[in-house]
Amino acid sequence: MEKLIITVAVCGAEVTKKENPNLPTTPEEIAEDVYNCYLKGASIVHLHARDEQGNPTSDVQVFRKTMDLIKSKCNIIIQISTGGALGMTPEERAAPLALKPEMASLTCGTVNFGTGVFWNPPDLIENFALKMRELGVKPEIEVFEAGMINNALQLQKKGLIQQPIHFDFVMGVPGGITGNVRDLIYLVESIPSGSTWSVAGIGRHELPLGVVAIILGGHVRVGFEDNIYYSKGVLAQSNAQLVERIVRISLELGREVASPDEARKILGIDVS
Ligand code: KMH
Ligand code: ZN
Repeated sequence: MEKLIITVAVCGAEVTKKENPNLPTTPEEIAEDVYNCYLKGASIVHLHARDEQGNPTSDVQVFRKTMDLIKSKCNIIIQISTGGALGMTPEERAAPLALKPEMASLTCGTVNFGTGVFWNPPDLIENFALKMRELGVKPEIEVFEAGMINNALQLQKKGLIQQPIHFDFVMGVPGGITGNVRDLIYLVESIPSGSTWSVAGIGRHELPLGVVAIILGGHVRVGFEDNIYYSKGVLAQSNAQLVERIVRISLELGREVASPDEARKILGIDVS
């Protein structure tokens, strides 16, 4: 089996320090946190940014500062979010692509998201994919609902994305697909061969779906964006603690963990 790629989603856009005081929000806190996750075995960081008040921002300068700080510490793959936060304009969400990160998230459809709507109509998806293609950014296809796989395959038909396509199944968002193993199997069986995939289980789904992904040959995303708990009612002390646990389980199951360069190879990221 391929080595396991662990993505850490360190802060997202919705979680607050009130909910977990260990949430990193400043560029310095985020970079330090990412470095600790890298030391434990994470090879990709899924990156959002926050302003000085801790609110989500798409400010390119904040992303630039955070990315520079991360790059000064380690060679983890930086995947910026183009999902941003509910209410951001498409222009705001796409702005950090100008920094040419190695990867960026690309959600392939609109979905209810808690009490709101995560808005991704066809023209937005195509524009984002086109920008990524022009800038040489590898998209990670975020799948909140099964139909989003088909939308991604339409992009492939139009030449906007190419194999190997990397899918991330975001499972258990209120409004999206469930966090059941049955649904994970369905998603895995619905993507073309030659693709790679990871799973981001939300809340209590993070750990069981991660373990199933390790066994099935997929990859795993953990982190405070998706889950702030270590176990029921017990807050995680850090993102690194969540990474460390997945590494431990993977090694116990006989699956080695990929370094960032090994992850680049698996994902077909051009390093030339
Ligand atoms: N914050 C969510 C509305 C992504 O990063 O691409 C969307 C999100 C997905 O986090
Ligand atoms: Zn995100």
